[in-house]
Order: sequence, then structure tokens, then C-alpha cells
Amino acid sequence: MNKLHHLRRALHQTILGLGIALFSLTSVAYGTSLPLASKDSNEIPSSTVDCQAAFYKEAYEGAFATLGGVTFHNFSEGDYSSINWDFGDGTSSSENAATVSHLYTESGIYEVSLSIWDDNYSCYSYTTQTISVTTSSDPCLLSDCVYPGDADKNGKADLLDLMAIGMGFGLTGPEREDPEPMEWLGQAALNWTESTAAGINYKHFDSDGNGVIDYQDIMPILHHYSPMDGDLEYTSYNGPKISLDFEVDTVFITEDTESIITLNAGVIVGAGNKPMEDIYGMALYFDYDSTLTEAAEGVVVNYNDNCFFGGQNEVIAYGQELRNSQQTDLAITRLDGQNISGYGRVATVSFFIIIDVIDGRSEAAVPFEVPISGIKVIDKDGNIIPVSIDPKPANVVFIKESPITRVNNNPLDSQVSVFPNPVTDVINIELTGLNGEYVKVFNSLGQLIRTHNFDQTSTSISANNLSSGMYLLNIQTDKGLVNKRILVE
Ligand SMILES: [Ca+2]
Ligand SMILES: [Ca+2]
Repeated sequence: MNKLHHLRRALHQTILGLGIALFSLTSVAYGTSLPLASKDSNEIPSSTVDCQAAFYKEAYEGAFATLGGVTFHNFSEGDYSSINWDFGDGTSSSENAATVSHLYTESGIYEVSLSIWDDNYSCYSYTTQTISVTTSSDPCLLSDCVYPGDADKNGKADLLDLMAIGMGFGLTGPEREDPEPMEWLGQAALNWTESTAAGINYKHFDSDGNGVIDYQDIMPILHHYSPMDGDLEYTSYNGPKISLDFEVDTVFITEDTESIITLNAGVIVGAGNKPMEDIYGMALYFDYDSTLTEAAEGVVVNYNDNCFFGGQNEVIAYGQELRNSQQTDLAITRLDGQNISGYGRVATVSFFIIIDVIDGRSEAAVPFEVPISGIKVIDKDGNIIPVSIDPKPANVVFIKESPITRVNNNPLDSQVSVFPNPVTDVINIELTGLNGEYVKVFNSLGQLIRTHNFDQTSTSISANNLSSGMYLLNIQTDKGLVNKRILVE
């Protein structure tokens, strides 16, 4: 291996020195010893581990090179007696020599394979490599290039591309020539046999270029990641519903509230009367005010292992917190090529909220809203399944009780009276030694119900339109704010 490695490096330097951009010349392919898929299956031996096919390729130096000449160096090992080169352009050679030269007459990407065996078939080995032959310095003129991580070919890498990996999971095809998975540049690649319904070849799903679609292909997506975008183009009013549901709707903040609290929300997919039918993957993102969440790991997504989508080993589930973009992306996909139907909670999203930040806000009630901003649900072939979302975003309201606790310390508090409490008809507010400016009335969800102006030192607010419950009054005076709570019966 070391020798080869040095040789590869030397070759690379030679080529760079010559400034020839015809071929990438640095890869060596090793075969694995395979049971022989023989022309005559009766002759398949029990053991075939005696040889290993290997070769590397080199642009032919001199004038021949400009025409597409390649020299193949045979580095196979073991006691083999027969050999076959398939140059990928419809020609082949059985010349058993240390080097074999071949002239390609057309630009293209070719899959070159080398098979070796002996007469008894006690050894058989096969290896393959992709090579590009072009007189242009732009390899993307040869094929629609792979940008590692952009499986769906929309120009960026995000969790929609992770769904593509779920669609093609386990499929194999030609390896990419000299793949650079961590480079965001177009890489020529041979087409695979399979394409999606939308006409995207599966080679784009093999983001690391090793010839198989699997977990390793997630890394280039994350490496080149951009936040999901797009809006709700894949939603439909009648579709099964997807929602984010908080476990609480109101959090009352007192002096005893912990400095960080956890808000959990379920990602609810479908319902008993309208389940999801024949789905394979889903991706969505939701927006939130990240100034309220912890800087490190402010949002964590946990897949629900017991949900209808499948157990941990049957899916890829991934949450990507993007604090600067004030959003978290989420994707879940199956891996086995089979659609699934069902409904229920598929994941839990935990937001870690900094209470000091909420305390520092001037409002008595601080809403934390989390709208779903993008969503795409697909079946196993990549067809879109329209779903609906709740027009009203998931939300939790933080209501500060601490200012009320501090009422005793608020010198203005005794100058403001609110009565009667509880109230049925009319809320009266009277000020002593203060001039009123306005009153804001919040319900227990923290929603602003109305704003009411003062007639200098007093005002009356009808409670007839208010449903029963606790209300918070923000009473703004010329000398400061006073909060009062009142119960409407
Ligand atoms: Ca993409
Ligand atoms: Ca791969």
C-alpha cells in the first residue's frame, strides 16, 4: 500500500507539473474476491480467495493523450492466468500485461473493469473504476454533475436531501471518480440505473461517491448545509394534518421559576380520523425566537421510537438547530423502500428557554410562537403527499407573576385600584395622584384582548364580552406601569 501511495502521489505531481487536465489520475481500485458469477456455474469453487484485482490509470503521455489515451497499470495480486479489461466504451482486451493502453475516441465518463481468474476458478476477482475523458477543463460538460449533499438537485444541501438518502438507501452504482465529498463543486459521475419520478438520477444521492447510498452520505449534507427554505407549497387544506403541539399553553413565571425551563412540543402527524397514508419521508422546519433559547443546544429534537414511522433502526430522523436563522429543521425518512401509514406523535421538540430574557421584556405576557414554515411529505418514489397545517402557530405564553409579587414594592400599586374583583359587568379603574394613559387587557393565554384609553384618572371597561377567566391588566400611568390581575366570572 505504501508503495502505491507514493506512486500515486508521484503521478499526481507529474501531472500537475505538466498542467494536463485531461484525467484525474490518482485513484487505485482494489477488488474484493468474490464468488464467481461464472459463465458456467457448475465450476464455482468453494473458495475463491486467492487473488485480488487492482489497477490504476494514467493519462498517456505525448500526443496520444490529447486524443483520450489512457494507460492502465495492472496491480493485481495472486495466481491468476486469465484477465479481461472492459474499457466501458464497448471494447475489451484480454491482454495479460503489466500495462495496457487504450484510446478513447469520444469524451465521456467510462466505467472500466478488470476481471482476473485462473483456469480452475480457484481465484476470481473483479474491480471497477470510473474515468472521465474530456478535452475540457469543465467536467460538468460530461454529465449532470453531482454536488455532494445536494441529492435533489435544487442547488443546496439541507434535510430535503436527507429524505433522498432514505429513498435510495442501500442501492449501489458506479463509484464517482476521485470523489471530493467535502468540496462544493460539481463532480462528473456516471449515471446509475435508477432515477426518481422527477427524473433525478440516484448518483446524486451517493454524496460521498463511494458507490453505495447509506449513512455515510449524510455527512456531506451537514458539511454543506444551508437552512431549509420554501414555504407551504406542498400543503393542501384537505390533507392530513401535521402540527406542533406544546404540552402546556401557559407558563406562569414567579420568583421560584428555574432560570432555564424546558418546553416540550410534540410533532403530531395525522389523526385517528385522518391518518397519513402511504408515506415514506417528511421534512419540515419551524421558526421561533431564538433570543429566548439557550445559546448551545437551545432546541433538541428526539425521535419517538415507538411511533408508526418505525423503530430507530428503520428510519433516519434528524433535527438541525439553526440558531442564527431562528429555525430548526427536521426530517424523518424510512430506509426500506416501503411506504407506511398511521398517525401520532413522531418526535418531541424541546426548547430550552432562558427565563431571565423573558423577565427582561417589558410586556407582562410574552408569547413564544412556533409556526411551521415549510413542509414536504413524500412517498417512496418521491411523489408529494399534500398535508395540511394549522394556520394558527403553536404557542406558549409566559405570564410574569413576579411583578405582581413585587406589587408590595411598587410604590405606585397603592395608587391604583381595580374593582370589583371578581367582576361580572364593568371593571373600574381609579388612580390617585396619577394620570392614566392606557390599559392593556391580556387573557390567560397572553393574548392582547383590547387596549383602552383613560379619561385622566379613571376608566371603566365592560367585561360583558370577556369570557370567564383570569385577565391581566397592564395599566400605564404617567409615572410608570402597574400590573393587576382580575377574575372575570
Ligand atoms: Ca438539495
Ligand atoms: Ca455513499
